Amino acid sequence: MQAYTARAHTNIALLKYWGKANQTEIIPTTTSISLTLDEFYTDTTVQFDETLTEDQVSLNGQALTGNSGEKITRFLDDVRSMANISAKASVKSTNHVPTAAGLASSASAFAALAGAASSAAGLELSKTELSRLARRGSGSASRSIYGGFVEWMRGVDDQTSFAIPLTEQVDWDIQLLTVVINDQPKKIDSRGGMQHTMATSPFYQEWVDNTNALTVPMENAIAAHDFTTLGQMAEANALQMHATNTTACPPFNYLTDASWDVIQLAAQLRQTGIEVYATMDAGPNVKLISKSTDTDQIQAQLQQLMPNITTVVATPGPGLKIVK
Ligand code: 2P0
Repeated sequence: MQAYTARAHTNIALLKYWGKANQTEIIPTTTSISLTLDEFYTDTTVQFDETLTEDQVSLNGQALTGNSGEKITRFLDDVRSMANISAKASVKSTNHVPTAAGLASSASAFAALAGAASSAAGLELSKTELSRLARRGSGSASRSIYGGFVEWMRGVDDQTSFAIPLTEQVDWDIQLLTVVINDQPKKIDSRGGMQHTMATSPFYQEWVDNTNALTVPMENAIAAHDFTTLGQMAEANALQMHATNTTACPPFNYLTDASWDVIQLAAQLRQTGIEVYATMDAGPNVKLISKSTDTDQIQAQLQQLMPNITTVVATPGPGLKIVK
């Protein structure tokens, strides 16, 4: 059978996904909205091969075993059953993420795998079907099927939970400037973190209701190119998501003192007329939603606060492509 290669870019949520209404099918509690990024992507090649006795998976040239390997085999089982084939597969994946950016993401990984594996299995899936398939690998991957601004409609089951494009070609000035914070706290993976928070934070349902109430306002802000409203809503939504973690029992926190220094710097910059808003995911790095025209000033202020800090600027990027 023929080998296929797919490229998918990672995405950062402006309205977050943080919890599952259904763990097995990965149906989220919130509708989330994201921006796909140009600079970070995964290339994945898949070939089904009757002579293999088990799936062979490598990431950046290293064999992938244990939990991550099993997740991919389960995903390939899903593809095999859809295509009605039994052959094992060779999967070779390369992450293109600037060293130390700390943005390696299951979103680009499972979106690229959905594209390459379904093509290699002879399936011709629509983008909606690809989004549903990618979702079953990792929730945020459902959004990386599309470029630009994307909405993952939470739905109620496998058929109804998938992403749609809002604006695939982003023709206005918006970027994410990632501030790489190295003092990593104890790692808690997002799957376990969101489950624990959902089960134990008394504020969890409040966060869900608030997030879902922001879907239409966020769609409107994107359609109107309203940077200020978009930034304000995204920052509040991220901070409220992190507040559910610090109010879980026992509590946990992805943010460090350095993360908070950057969040405060964003507030100070806004007071001087530079529009910057912060968003954070399952780690200490802060992504500054900003305009390219302000990059130099933001970098200068950051360097004053944290000499030698690493930053990576990412602009809106494209959706999933089969490259071979
Ligand atoms: C998001 N995150 O919306 C949120 C915000 C992290 C914080 O999606 O369990 O790796 O594989 O569905 O997609 C990270 O969670 O979790 C994530 P699973 P996933 O981007």
